Amino acid sequence: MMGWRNALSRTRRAMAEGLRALFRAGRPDERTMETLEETLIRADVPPRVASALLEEARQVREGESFSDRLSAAMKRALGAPSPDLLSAPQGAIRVILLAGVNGAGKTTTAAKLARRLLKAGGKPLLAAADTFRAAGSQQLQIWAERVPCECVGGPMGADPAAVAFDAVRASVSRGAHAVIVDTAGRMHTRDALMAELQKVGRSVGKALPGAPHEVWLVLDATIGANALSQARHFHATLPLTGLIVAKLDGSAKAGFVLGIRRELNIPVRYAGLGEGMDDLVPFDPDAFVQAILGASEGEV
Ligand SMILES: Nc1nc2c(ncn2[C@@H]2O[C@H](COP(=O)(O)OP(=O)(O)OP(=O)(O)O)[C@@H](O)[C@H]2O)c(=O)[nH]1
Ligand SMILES: [Mg+2]
Repeated sequence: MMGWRNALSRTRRAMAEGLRALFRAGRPDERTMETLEETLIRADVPPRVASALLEEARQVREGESFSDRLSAAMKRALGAPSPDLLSAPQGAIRVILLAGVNGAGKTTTAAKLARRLLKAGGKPLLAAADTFRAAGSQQLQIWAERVPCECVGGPMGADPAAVAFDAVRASVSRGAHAVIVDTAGRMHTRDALMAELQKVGRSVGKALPGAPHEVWLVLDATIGANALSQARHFHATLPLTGLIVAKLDGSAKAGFVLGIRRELNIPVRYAGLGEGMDDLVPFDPDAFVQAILGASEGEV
């Protein structure tokens, strides 16, 4: 599996100019600071967050380097890592709803989450509530065979809320530990589609009181800062309990992740570092910052 360092090589390269200046300067002058700020913004760190990070890093104490301060400020901005809810089967069934725009990585992520729980000794069940396209459900079914785990779906055009309801009921009778509900891609600006997502949320709550226990938004890391505005819309529709940053491996704009906590205060739970079933890891702020800043001489 790809590690953090490889996954973030494109973002690190996008920051190369500013980092080179940073590593040259012991205590950066105004010009270096400007280069750095531009560099962070180019990697899609939101401008407000970029200047706050640099401001924090400016408070260098005796014996500390500027780059150490910057890396500490970045780690603080990302917050504490959130617990990996799939690292062991829990006592009660967890219903996890995945949402996101078209092509974000929801279906792949659903399979990856099921795989994590299976490997931890749990019994996952996949719910194919993307009934919008025939392929939507088939794709998840194929993943389910590979995980392997059960998959409950419905015919194309079926009510996704009804499919999700059936899947949650099935998970109770079959003794699953978690149901991961894959939903159709939807534009965050389309009210009817967002209302449909709310209905899926209500429906799983009827099938099992307290559900959904988690609502995770899957974000495509390659789109950078636009992901934050998507997240705001989805959060207003159905309160999110976490974010999953998919395709971190292909992104040169992973800097937006540094703005998530300050702008939205929603934890990043997992990161997708590749297309394979095992390419999903709990989000690790230390590894993330290290992979971006920890440039070796030749590479930068
Ligand atoms: N490199 C890389 N590719 C990924 C990752 N996650 C998903 N993909 C790819 O992104 C593409 C879209 O993934 P899907 O899982 O089908 O996305 P989706 O959100 O379900 O798409 P719709 O159902 O059409 O809205 C596929 O080609 C995946 O292989 C990742 O972490 N890294
Ligand atoms: Mg899909």
